[in-house]
Amino acid sequence: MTSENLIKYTQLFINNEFVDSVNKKTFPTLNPASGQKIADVAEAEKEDVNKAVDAAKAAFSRNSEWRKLDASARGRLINKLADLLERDITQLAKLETLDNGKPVGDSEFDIQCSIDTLRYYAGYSDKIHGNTIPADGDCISLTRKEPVGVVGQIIPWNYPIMMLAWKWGPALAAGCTMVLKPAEQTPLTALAVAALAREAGFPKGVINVVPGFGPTAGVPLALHNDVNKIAFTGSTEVGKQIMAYSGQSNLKRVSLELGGKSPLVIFNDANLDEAVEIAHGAIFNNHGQNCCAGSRTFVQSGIYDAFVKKAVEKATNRKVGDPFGDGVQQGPQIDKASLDKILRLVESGKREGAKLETGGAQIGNNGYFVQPTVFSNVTDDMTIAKEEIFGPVQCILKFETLGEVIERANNTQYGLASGIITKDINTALVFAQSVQAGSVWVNCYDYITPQTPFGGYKMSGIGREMGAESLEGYLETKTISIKMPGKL
Ligand code: TXE
Repeated sequence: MTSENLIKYTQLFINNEFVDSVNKKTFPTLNPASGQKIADVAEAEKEDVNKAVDAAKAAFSRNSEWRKLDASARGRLINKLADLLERDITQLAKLETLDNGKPVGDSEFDIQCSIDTLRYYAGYSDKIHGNTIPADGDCISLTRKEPVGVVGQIIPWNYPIMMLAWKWGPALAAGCTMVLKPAEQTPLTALAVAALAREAGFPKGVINVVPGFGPTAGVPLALHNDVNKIAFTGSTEVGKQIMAYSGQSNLKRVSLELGGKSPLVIFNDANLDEAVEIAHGAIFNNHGQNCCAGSRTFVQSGIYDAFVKKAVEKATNRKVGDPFGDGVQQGPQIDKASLDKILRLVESGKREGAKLETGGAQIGNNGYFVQPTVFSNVTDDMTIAKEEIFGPVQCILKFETLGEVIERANNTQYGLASGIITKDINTALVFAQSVQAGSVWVNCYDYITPQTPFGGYKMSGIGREMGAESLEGYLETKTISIKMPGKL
């Protein structure tokens, strides 16, 4: 399969048409497995973003085709898009792997999760409704749940199709229209899915996709006065700016899903092999490029040495290589900047006194591959225990008591996820109630489903995605009070 056959769309998607950018600019998207260019993609800047927002605004206007559509018909369109993703899953997975570098089986898994997410929200479309309220006085009051309007969506490169589905599912079910800016590293699958949305029959302007860079495409979208909400997933640093852009423009609603430094806590009574397996997946899945990665592995002192030994064995056996290769578990990191950041943080770990058990270096110099890396003897004050590495680097810390580990787990600016492995229900429940994190996984990790809300405490974000809670972020509540002749 050559990349020419996989890549059909490289232009901006505005008003159900693929178009060049206004000033004909393009940017290269690279294959992270080789560092070579895959394709040149149209680059959106302010004027293009304005065109896309105008299209989304027109699609949302009163009496538009989209606004007049029955809610159940919206649900059928979303389901149709899910059907088309299912039809094309093999090709889409290859395209995702080409642009992102994750193993092709992982890409298929992500797309299946995206299909499930779209179907979950499709079912919600005609079940979004308000209340009648026994208000004081001579009025009958009722509430209507209305779509917030034009939504700007800015997503990262680590789960390109999945992040798109997390944003599109609830926004479409709520009846919003949208402009999506995919990450500059991975623009290709968003354009392919946009073509499927057109094929599904979404009216023009409901869905628009504008590949481009943060400062030149993301900023004008986040500052736009006709955008009613921004849904952002990315770094905490940019998340803070998104809040500021809202304040500097029209106070658009903001939901943020940001970074993390999530603790996974393993007690002496855990089944050692199971614990090693869960902890390995928690950090190494998706090459560590996961906002909720279990990036601080706390292990109780009684099993610490045995755990480290087995964790090192597992990491050493991890199969790294061509993401299209058989049985490959880990492909390249996303780009040179990410590779450099990981290697810099590994150096800081060594310098600050952590014990490098295995890995720690780039593999070859073709593409951005990193050895699966394990550090033991990590302490809370080290940079690798505080900063998001976003790479395949397991940091193993030692603890003695439940009270101590709760305090240490919470001693971070982040609060996205957490995990605990123990056979003691009391220990699990005390931890689950005390940890400051949006998700707590007991005897498992990364258990994320369309039905369950996901999001962060503290500087890991604002709002929740997935589940019914995500919908709230795409809705306004309108109260209508109607004067009645008298009370019945
Ligand atoms: O993120 P950015 P980057 C973390 C992770 C990673 C680090 C940097 O630690 O190493 O962030 O990654 C757009 N206004 N996460 O640089 O810059 C950008 O074009 C508007 C965690 O990739 O936040 C892209 O579409 N938009 C995370 C998106 O924001 C802007 C996933 C994310 O890019 C912008 C990714 C601006 N000023 C990284 N600047 C997670 N939560 O999963 C950039 N963008």
